[in-house]
Amino acid sequence: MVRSLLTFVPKPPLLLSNKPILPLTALVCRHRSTWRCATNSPAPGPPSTPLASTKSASTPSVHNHYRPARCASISRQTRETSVSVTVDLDGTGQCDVQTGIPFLDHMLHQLSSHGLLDLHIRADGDYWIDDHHTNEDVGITLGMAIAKALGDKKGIRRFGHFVAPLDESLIEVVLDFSGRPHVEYGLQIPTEKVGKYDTQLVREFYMAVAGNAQMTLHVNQRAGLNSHHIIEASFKAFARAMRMAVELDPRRLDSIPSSKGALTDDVALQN
Ligand SMILES: [Mn+2]
Repeated sequence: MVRSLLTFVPKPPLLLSNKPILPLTALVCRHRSTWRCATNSPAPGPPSTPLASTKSASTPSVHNHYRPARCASISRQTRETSVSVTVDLDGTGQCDVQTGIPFLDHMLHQLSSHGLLDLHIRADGDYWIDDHHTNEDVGITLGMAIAKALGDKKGIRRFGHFVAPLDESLIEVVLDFSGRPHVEYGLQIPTEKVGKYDTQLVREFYMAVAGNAQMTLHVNQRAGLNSHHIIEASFKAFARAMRMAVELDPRRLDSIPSSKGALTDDVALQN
């Protein structure tokens, strides 16, 4: 079911409200001084100073190894929503998100802060129905941006896991940028709503991100009583697990971490 997300065909945009939807270029320009994505500038190459030349070529490091910035921007419009996402996987936790869903914004701040992802998100949607479409489409677009920023996934650690507490809640997240979208969702949230947020939308969000980032994702609840705590702990664990998985492994900077040599959809899904 998740894989069907990958066959999404964009529909023509519909004017959702009187609020103008700024093109993404306009949005990121406001952050030109701090957002590496906005300038499309590659990460600096290895320094040519004598200090660098004294380092043995047999000891690669993520610091002296040239690679382009791992940033991506995606804009996605349908008849239901309009979403723009810019993500920098090597960020510092800068977060500027306005989805129109306050609780989702709160969770995206957890993802950015604890995952050290820089996130810029703007969304508008058919909130007069409910938050379902916008919540899901933010997840879809974020997943697409993560996949684009990862590229062929060369050099990443690929797997990530974390167990995050929040008071009585204890949530485990294990993930793999396998190229094979799959979600096992084990949260048991005791209330239908947290504030105005429908707690069924948590699963929808994780399904959307994992499906489009081509990620295997397990979210397990070891303990928890309070709905807000359970959800927030899951996002903190998701953030730290993602940070672990996308970080570069200095022992294999030049190889794709797969015995079959590929972690993108075309090849990975065949096996
Ligand atoms: Mn909170």
